[in-house]
This record gives sequence, structure tokens and C-alpha cells, in this order.
Amino acid sequence: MPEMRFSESVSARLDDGVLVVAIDNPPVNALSAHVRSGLIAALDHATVAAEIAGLVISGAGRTFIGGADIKEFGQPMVEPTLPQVIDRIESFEKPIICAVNGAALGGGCEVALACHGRIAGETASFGLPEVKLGIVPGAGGTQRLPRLIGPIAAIDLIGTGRAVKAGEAVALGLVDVAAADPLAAAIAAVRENARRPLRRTGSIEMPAADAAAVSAAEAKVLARSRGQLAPAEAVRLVKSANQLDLEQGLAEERATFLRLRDSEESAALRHVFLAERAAGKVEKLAGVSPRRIESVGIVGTGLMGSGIAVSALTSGYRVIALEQTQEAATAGRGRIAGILDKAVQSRRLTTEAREACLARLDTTAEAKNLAAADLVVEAVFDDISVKTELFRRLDGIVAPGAILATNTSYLDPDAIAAATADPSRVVGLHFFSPANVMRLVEVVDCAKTAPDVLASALAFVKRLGKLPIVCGVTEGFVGNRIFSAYRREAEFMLQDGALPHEIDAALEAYGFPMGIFAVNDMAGLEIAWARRKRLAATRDPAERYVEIADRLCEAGRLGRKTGHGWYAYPDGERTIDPAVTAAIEAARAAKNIEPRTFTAEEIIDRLLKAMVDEGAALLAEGIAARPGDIDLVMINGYGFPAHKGGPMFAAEHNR
Ligand code: T1G
Repeated sequence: MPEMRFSESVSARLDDGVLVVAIDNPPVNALSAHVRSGLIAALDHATVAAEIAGLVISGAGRTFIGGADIKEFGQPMVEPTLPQVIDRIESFEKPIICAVNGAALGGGCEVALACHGRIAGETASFGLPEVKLGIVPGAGGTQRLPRLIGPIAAIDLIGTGRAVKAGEAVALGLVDVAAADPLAAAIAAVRENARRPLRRTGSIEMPAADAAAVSAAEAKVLARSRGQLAPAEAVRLVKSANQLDLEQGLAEERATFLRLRDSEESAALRHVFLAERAAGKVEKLAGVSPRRIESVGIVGTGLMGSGIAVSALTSGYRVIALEQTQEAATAGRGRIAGILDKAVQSRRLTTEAREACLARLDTTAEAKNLAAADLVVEAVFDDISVKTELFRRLDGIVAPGAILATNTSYLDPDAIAAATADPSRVVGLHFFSPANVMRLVEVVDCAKTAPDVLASALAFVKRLGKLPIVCGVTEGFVGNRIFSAYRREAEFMLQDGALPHEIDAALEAYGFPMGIFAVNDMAGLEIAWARRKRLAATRDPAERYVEIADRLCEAGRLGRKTGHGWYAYPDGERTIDPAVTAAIEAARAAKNIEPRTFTAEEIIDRLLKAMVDEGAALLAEGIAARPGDIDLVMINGYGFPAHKGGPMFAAEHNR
């Protein structure tokens, strides 16, 4: 039968009485206006065509439907709206089965929920990630999902926005069956359903649930939301499905969705979503092919090196981990295996996958074994002579086409590159600790890095499932340079009259998981102290300098690990320490500063300004390519609340 076309992105073919509808709206089959109108046209056709027994809805490519079209947000609503399409599907008089071949997210999952049956392919996934965009499902997700899988599981999925794969979706009751050929299975399911009453999700009686378990699920979601509106609203709507009838529930959900869609929180989170996709695009790399990387050498298996090794192993790479002695190599293998064991215990990794990772891991004290590596990442002590000496040695070991990456935080990667015969193969990969957990990697485009080496580094970081942000060479790159500026401003305020716990409280109220002084205590004060001592000789005497942190370090107060830093930690509990207050008061007196009070708002304004000014300098110097990159670094590396959009976005929107 010839193909029927219902809109630019919706077509269908008739398969022995079953209308097989295909949505083809690259790149992710988002439910743009022409997809919605095409679906309605297909339903109109099926209504009058007596030969059609029912319909299958499928997605072309590797995504079923990636959700409502985020790029349409903020534009006038065009009918048919998604709720109109979904209502038409659920109430349709002939069976409609969806064949889910890939991601069914947001509106895509809501389309699936409205169908009279759901077939999942092996690569299918289902999720309602709207809260990650600062909104709630707006087309029935909070009302239909709990009817299918119960309120507790629905609160988890909708409150966190996490997606489930085919197996879990079947186990939850979200999907009827998983099939190797979802299209064929769906066509057969249409014929089966044509002979019996249709199962309309909205008419399913809400499953009973233990009130305490519902409250526990709600508390778990709210504990993670850190002041965001959307998760709490999503949970409220799921719970309301138990009290309201479908029509009332849908109306309340739609009103909530429209209100949140226009909120500042949603604008911020949509900015982050689009910034993440823009960050991976480097204009000068258009048409540049990355080198093949299958075997990764890692020099150093301390905290950072073992984290990088685990990240590479769980992403399918072969890893050769080099240490200075066989004993250290054995200890390094133990650390790597220990991290993998923790992943198995927390069910993030299967036992089989752990075994496969260890089978691909060689730990050695023989540097010559790195000859097989396509990429070597050094994670040795952050000292310029150690690193340059290592790169000199690697030059004589690795293949000419192998890439050398330095994980340095503060040293000059161009100086490290200069130690090799071919600096064009050197790139910076600044991982954040713990490297197997933190998404952010600053990919440093050194002065002589070859374009295909940079492209290879980007492809490597993406395959690790991490977020690569390309930057130029400057002390501290993007994140640490901004962090230094913001820490400096915080210490200015200490000297002017604020106290550590007041500044930390303001940051936590703004949405940071932890304030800057608590973070310093956790990381250790000695790192910044060593840098300040290194820069002392060249520091501009006219520049304001606060010595309070130096006094604490000289007194051995290096943070949590020494039992006290900016705070005291009796039995591990962070507590305000009068000795620190006294040291701050002495520092003020020494400069004849009359202390003044600060409001939380002023504290945030000053810290935000310090970050934004440094960010503007990084953009002006060409170190950072775009403001969104700076936002992503501060969100993913330094705890800046994503629902504020990052410092550059927040400052532009006065938030
Ligand atoms: N709308 C518009 N464009 C989208 C999009 C969407 N929903 N999702 C992705 N894109 C673009 C993206 O900007 C990029 O564009 C390209 O597709 C590839 O994206 C009513 C209201 C689907 C798992 O939150 O999670 O439904 O850079 O690199 O790695 O209740 O995209 O090429 O120009 O991420 O293969 C809810 C968001 C929407 C899903 C594919 N849905 N998307 O991952 O590709 S709100 C989401 C994703 C909603 C309803 C509510 C992923 C993906 P460009 P990509 P990918």
C-alpha cells in the first residue's frame, strides 16, 4: 500500500487493516505543531476508514518521541494542543498501540500512556523529566502514570525525572510487553485489542497505596529538590489524582504546567538544557574527525587517577594504569576495584559488568606497557617538574599518534606540552574529583593542540557520559579562576564584618548545597594556601589582600581533616568556632576596619558580581567561548544551583 502523508512529519502505511503511523521529526521527534496536527489528521482518517481496525504509533530513528518541542515554549500555543491530541488518542473508538523503539520522554511518554497498549523495544526508555526543566508534565502524566504504576512509583519517576528502561517499565506495569520487534508486536496487539473492550488508562481505578509509603516517597523527592518549585508541585499533582476525577486532575495539572512554564525557574533550567547542547559544539572542529581511542593509559592511581580509570572502564575502554612501583600498582588496582564494588552495591553496576571492567584493566609499574595506549591521561602530583619529566618519558614510549592529556588544575599546560617533541598531541583534561562521579571536565585547548586532538578529547569525554567544556589556557581555567574570585570576595566580606556561617547560610538559602567556607574545609585549606604562597612574590601590593586564611593555615587549621578550619568539627559536626571569630576580629582591628552587618541578599549580590566579573573577563580574553559554558562549569563543578541558571544567566535575569 502507498504511504499516506498527514503532515510534513507524520505519515502512515496500511498493514492489513492496521494503520501504522510514523512520526519523523528529527532530531528527536519532538511534538511540534506539525506532529500534533498530523496525528489528529491520521485519527480523523482512521475514524471514517472502515477498513482500518486500529492504529500503531511509532517514531522514526532512534527516539520514539523526545517530548514537547522545548523550542516552542514561550511562543503562542498552536492547536491542536498536546492535551487535545492525547485526549483524542485515549478516547478513540479503535485500538491504538504504541511501538516504542527509543526514548519516550515527557509528552512522548504521555502519548504512550494515552494509548490502549504499550510495546517496548530493547532500547526503549520512558520518563517524565519535566521537573528538570522547572515544569511538571502538562498532558496527563501526573494523572495517568499513577493509575498504571501506582502513586509511589509515580512520585519517584515524576518527582526525580528519571527514565526507566524497558525491563523496569514492564516490571512497573508502565509497559505491557517488551519485544525484539516492537512494531510487529504492536500490529498484532492492535488486532487482539480490536476484539475486546479497550483499556483506557484514564479510566483505570487508582491502585491503593500505603499512606506512610506515599509520604516517604514524597519526602525523598522533596529532600533532593533544594528549594525548587517543580518537584513539589509534581508530587502534589500525583497525590491529587487520588482525590480528583480525571477531568479535574487534568485541569489542575494543566494550570500548574502553564504557571511553571512561564516561571523564572523553568527559564533557567531550559537555558541549562540548551547550554549543555551548545557546549559540545566547537565551530573550528566542524568536519574534523576524532582519532580512534579504545585503550586509555592513566598515570597515577590516587583519588583522581582511580576515578578516571573507573569512568573509562565503565565506558568500555581498556585501561592501562601505571604506578611507580608494583606495590603502588597493586594498591591502585585495589582502589579501582573498591570503587567498582561500591557501584555494584548501589546497583549502579552489575556484577558481570564489574568483572568485565576488571578484565580490561592492567595495572603496572612498567611504563613501556603504555605503548599500547591511544590516549594517556596523567593524574600525578600537581608539580611542573614531575609532569614535564613524565611527558618527556612518555614521548619515547607511546605511539606517534597517541594523545597526551594533562589533568593539571593550576599548572600551565602549554609548559607541560613544551616538554614533548610534538606539543600538538597534548591537551588538557581537567577532571573534577571524584572523577567517576563528577560530570564536568574542562577540556583545555592548549596553544598547540591539534584540532583532531581536541576533537578526540571531546569525543572521549562524551563517551564517558560527562559534560565537556572547552576552554583556553589561563591559571585555574574557567572554574577555579571564578572560584578564586568568589572566594576572595567572600573573604573581603569577612574582613568587612560578615562571619563564615552567615555567608554560608546565604549561599545555602540561595540554593548551593554547601557554603564556600564549608566547602573549603572539606577540600582542605592548604591547596589555596600553597597557591597564595606561590603567587605572593608577584602579588600587586596595592591589591587588597585578606590574611585570615593564612593565619588559620599557620595554626594548622586546614579544615575537616585536621578537625578544624573555618569551623570546628567536634565529633564530626560542623560548628561555629569562637577562635575563628576572634581571628577574624583581630584581622579587622589590624586594618582599623569597623565591622558592619550584611544581609543575605547583599552577600549573594556581591558574590554573584565577583563571579560574573571574572566570567566577563574570561569571555573577553577568549578563554571561555560563551556565557552558557561558564554557567555549566559553575553548576556542574561548584554547586551553583541549576534552577538559577548559573551566574551569567542569574545576573542577566537579576536572580
Ligand atoms: N524539544 C526540542 N528540541 C529538543 C528536545 C525537545 N524536547 N530534546 C532534544 N532536543 C534537541 C536538542 O536541543 C539538540 O538540538 C538535539 O535535539 C539533540 O539533543 C507536555 C511539556 C531526547 C534523550 O525533557 O533528554 O514534554 O543542539 O543532544 O543525546 O508534559 O535530547 O542539535 O540543535 O540531547 O540523542 C520533555 C529532553 C520536554 C527530553 C535525546 N522532554 N531531551 O538525547 O540528543 S517538556 C525532555 C533529551 C514536555 C509535556 C512537557 C534528549 C534525548 P541541537 P541531544 P541525544
